[in-house]
Amino acid sequence: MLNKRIETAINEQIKKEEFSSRLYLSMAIWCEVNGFPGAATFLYRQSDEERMHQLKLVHYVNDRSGQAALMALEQPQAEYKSLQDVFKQVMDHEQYITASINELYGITLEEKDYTTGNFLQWYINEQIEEESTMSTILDKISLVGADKAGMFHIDKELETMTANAPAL
Ligand code: OFO
Repeated sequence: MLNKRIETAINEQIKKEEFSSRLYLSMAIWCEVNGFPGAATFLYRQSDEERMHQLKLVHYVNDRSGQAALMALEQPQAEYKSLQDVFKQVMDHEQYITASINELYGITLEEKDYTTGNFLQWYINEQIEEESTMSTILDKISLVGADKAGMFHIDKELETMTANAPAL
């Protein structure tokens, strides 16, 4: 049985994962209509992945005799300055999510809920991976700068990366 403090904290995280999914969907839409089909494919998948993160938490709360709760979400940003702007914001958002997962983990330690702490290890590892992927992409984008051919190449690479990614 989950204690109330943990249940509330996980429900907050459910909201953040759901928002992540919507944010990446919004970014995917922008990329698709602004000539970056590869980045769009990558971000559509990223959006699905966040939805999977959300569901995993929902099932965890319900399986531990709690009740997952959905909350109102803010509208995600729709317009971006450039592909670099998109990925800078992805990176900032992932860092924010990492901090949030760490905080949640800290609460499980305070409450001596080692089962939930153990469950959260998966998210801790996932954040390491996501931050590293996003920082690699961001480095490449920064490297090509305004070069159109370079940007085209990166977009193609994002398409290939997504095609080779494991099924969700
Ligand atoms: Fe849910 O991992 Fe990204 O945000």
